[in-house]
Amino acid sequence: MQNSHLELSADVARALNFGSPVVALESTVVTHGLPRPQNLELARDMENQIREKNATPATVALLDGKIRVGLSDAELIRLSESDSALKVSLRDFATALTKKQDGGTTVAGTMFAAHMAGVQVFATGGIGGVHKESAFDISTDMKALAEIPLIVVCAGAKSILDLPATIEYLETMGVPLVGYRADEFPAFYSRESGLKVSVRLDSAQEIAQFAQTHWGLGLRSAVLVANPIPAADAIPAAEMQPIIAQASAEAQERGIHGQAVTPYLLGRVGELTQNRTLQANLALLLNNARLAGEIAGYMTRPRKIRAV
Ligand code: PSU
Ligand code: MN
Repeated sequence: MQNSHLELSADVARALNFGSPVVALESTVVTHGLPRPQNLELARDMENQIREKNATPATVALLDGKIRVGLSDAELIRLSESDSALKVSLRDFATALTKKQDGGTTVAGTMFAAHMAGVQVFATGGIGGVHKESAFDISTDMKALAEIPLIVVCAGAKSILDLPATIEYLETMGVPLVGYRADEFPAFYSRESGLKVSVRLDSAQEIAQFAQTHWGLGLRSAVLVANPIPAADAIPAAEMQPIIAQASAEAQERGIHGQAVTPYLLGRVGELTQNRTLQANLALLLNNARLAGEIAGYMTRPRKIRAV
């Protein structure tokens, strides 16, 4: 799809033209999700994990009034150091474009841009969902997962969210929940949540075929792949639960709401665990990049014939 606001890097355009594997990456994790300097290191490391799987990384962001798919290292640096980048979800694209403000794209924002560019696979850390603090704080990620046909590899939704409500919502919207070598939907820092996925699949190839079957039927939702955090980096749910309860209570007391809730909770949970959650977050992000790279290798893509 062509759009005057969209700009693909030469690498990404070439890979898409040849039908080679491409994996989209979000950038809210760089601008709002992780502290410096880990945010830049992580962005580079995720790209490298994808290259090691012989796929092309396509980090999505807003820069200089364009929706960019595929960034240079200098652009990753710029994004990671920005103090003014917007958090760009679906409602914020026109704002960033109109005001020429730089922005990190959320899961929803990244899905939108990646799909527009023709990318089919996307790796992130955790999806947004239904918040505990307010019944009406439902992430736009839910809407995007319902409407945009992409494979989204995540480590579940963070237990800062209302997980049962998040899963119900995805079921209502017809989004398949694939557990990669897992029967339970993982809870980001933890491998367990007590909640079931809708289907378990044990290989990247099966996941690629599953998505093609889903879309081949004419269904248009995302396929959400839940890839549990590696056991060595996991923090048991029972340990996380009181910490999350405390951070949530503080967010409410301080009147934090809207887009600021997720970054606040992430930061506070990190402080309360002496950054053990940060280590876990980095490990699961890299793990997801690897799986997404493998899945992308099994997607059959029509070769486009257009000038790069
Ligand atoms: N989960 C994380 N780190 C993050 C986010 C989620 O572990 O940085 C970001 C993602 O970009 C996700 C967004 O799409 O938060 C959800 O924000 P909100 O709830 O405001 O939609
Ligand atoms: Mn929200």
